[in-house]
Amino acid sequence: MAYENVLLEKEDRIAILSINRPKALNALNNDTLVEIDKAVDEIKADDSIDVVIVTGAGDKAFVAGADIAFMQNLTAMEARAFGALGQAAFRKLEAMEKPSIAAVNGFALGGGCELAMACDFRVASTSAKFGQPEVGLGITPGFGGTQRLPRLVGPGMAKQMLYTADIIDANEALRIGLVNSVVAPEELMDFVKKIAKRIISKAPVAVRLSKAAANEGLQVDIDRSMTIEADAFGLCFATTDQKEGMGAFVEKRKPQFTGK
Ligand code: DAK
Repeated sequence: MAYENVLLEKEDRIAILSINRPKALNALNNDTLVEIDKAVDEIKADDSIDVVIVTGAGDKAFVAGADIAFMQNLTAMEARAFGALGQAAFRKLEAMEKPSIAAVNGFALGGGCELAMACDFRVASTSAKFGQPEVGLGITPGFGGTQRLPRLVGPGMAKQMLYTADIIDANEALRIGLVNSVVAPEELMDFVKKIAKRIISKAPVAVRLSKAAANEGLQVDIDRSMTIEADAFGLCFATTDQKEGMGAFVEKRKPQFTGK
């Protein structure tokens, strides 16, 4: 489908979803959230895609937040609907079977930090900045920030960021575990594509079951989570790729995975 506020490119089994409103630093208005939701549906349904990279168009911002001009005069019910729209789109991205990587190329504030956190992991350029500035605008985060940030960086650091609205740089984000790596801006996309290609070279069903087990396991107690893991492990033995992966190891050759 045609998009106006996002770009969806596909190459070598990788989808690159770029939020594309550079004049507003890729701020998220209603239409942009609807398009993110639709793009995730498209990626989910496309058998030619194994991994999605989420980034921001232009060289200044990943996403500078929810669109403040759009939100300014919302009624309480409109704001609630706007929050629910963003939550649903980000949850769809987080819960889909295919892995997602945020390539954070600049400001990732408010809804932008929340979008990055809905991805499986984050790589930042040295120019990236992270924060949840909402309390400085008289609101709380509304697209999952109060929930995903504590899970990612621990409650103490998350609460400091949520209460102060401080903006942190890429190295601090690395230190607290919000991002996995920091690279030069001109190297960011190649670096992230190389990670995506390493994921794609592995058995797709096993990768997807690993994601599902990690995600679901984080929501339940340790005993239930071990059952989830055991089920995923067992299911792999119904795949051709398990036979290929183990056969290739024993025969000392490279495996040829088919995703079956
Ligand atoms: N919304 C709308 N426009 C934005 C924007 C944003 N978040 N961020 C930047 N822009 C626009 C600016 O207005 C400016 O537009 P023009 O004036 O050129 O028309 C253009 O992008 C360039 O921005 P600046 O001129 O300000 O650029 P600077 O380099 O000077 O500053 C900045 C960059 C990122 C530090 C600054 O733009 C800034 O502070 N932006 C706002 C960052 C922010 O506060 N983000 C968090 C937004 S709040 C909820 C649902 C959702 C949310 C919460 C609740 N519920 C329904 C419960 C989410 C909330 C948020 O994300």
